[in-house]
Amino acid sequence: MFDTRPNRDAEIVLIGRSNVGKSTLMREITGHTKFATGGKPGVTRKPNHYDWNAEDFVITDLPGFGFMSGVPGDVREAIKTDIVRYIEANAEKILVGVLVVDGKSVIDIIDRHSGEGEIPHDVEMFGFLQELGIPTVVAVNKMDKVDDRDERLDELAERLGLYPPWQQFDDVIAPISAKRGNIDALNEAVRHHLHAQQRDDLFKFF
Ligand SMILES: Nc1nc2c(ncn2[C@@H]2O[C@H](COP(=O)(O)OP(=O)(O)OP(=O)(O)O)[C@@H](O)[C@H]2O)c(=O)[nH]1
Ligand SMILES: [Mg+2]
Repeated sequence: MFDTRPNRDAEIVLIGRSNVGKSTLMREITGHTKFATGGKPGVTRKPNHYDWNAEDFVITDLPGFGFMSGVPGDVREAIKTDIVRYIEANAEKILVGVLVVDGKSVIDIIDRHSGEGEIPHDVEMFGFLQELGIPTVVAVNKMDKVDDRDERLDELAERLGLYPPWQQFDDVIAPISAKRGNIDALNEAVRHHLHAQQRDDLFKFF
């Protein structure tokens, strides 16, 4: 299991498939560029934590799960198991789970893996966070590459079991472009969930 976690009572985690832009989002949220991002999947292999001396709060950018070229299947499985265990172990402290997806490819990937007896990773993770009672925001990243915005977001809502139109769920579905610094929808959704937990004190980070 990942054993890097600083001892903090409040946490927000970024979870998602490899290469969707979690570390780019981490840079954008924290304003620090020390987190490696890259064109190839599998850049982040250990969690990136960002915490503050004066705040009992940490943001964690988890490694990506799912397909990564050049990474053997058993290693990918092991990474996913570590991610699941990390979330389970810290569920009580996780105020918001941010599931990051790539707006351009997420529907195709979900549909490709919606076969018999198969649950696509993203849908599975969404359900897993809900089961643990972790308020979840789906950050639909790379929207700069998406033309049919509302259609895409409606399709995604539907795949997640949220009856369209997606706008009804703007505290769950947050279209963003981390690379362009356009993350307002995510900030608002996160604030919604922080407020619901009487944690307006953390608004300054979002
Ligand atoms: N077009 C576009 N590209 C983006 C956006 N956000 C990130 N990227 C690019 O996507 C690639 C992957 O970004 P990362 O932040 O490293 O992705 P990650 O999810 O941390 O990947 P792993 O660490 O492998 O799990 C990089 O080339 C980024 O520049 C975005 O909003 N739009
Ligand atoms: Mg990364």
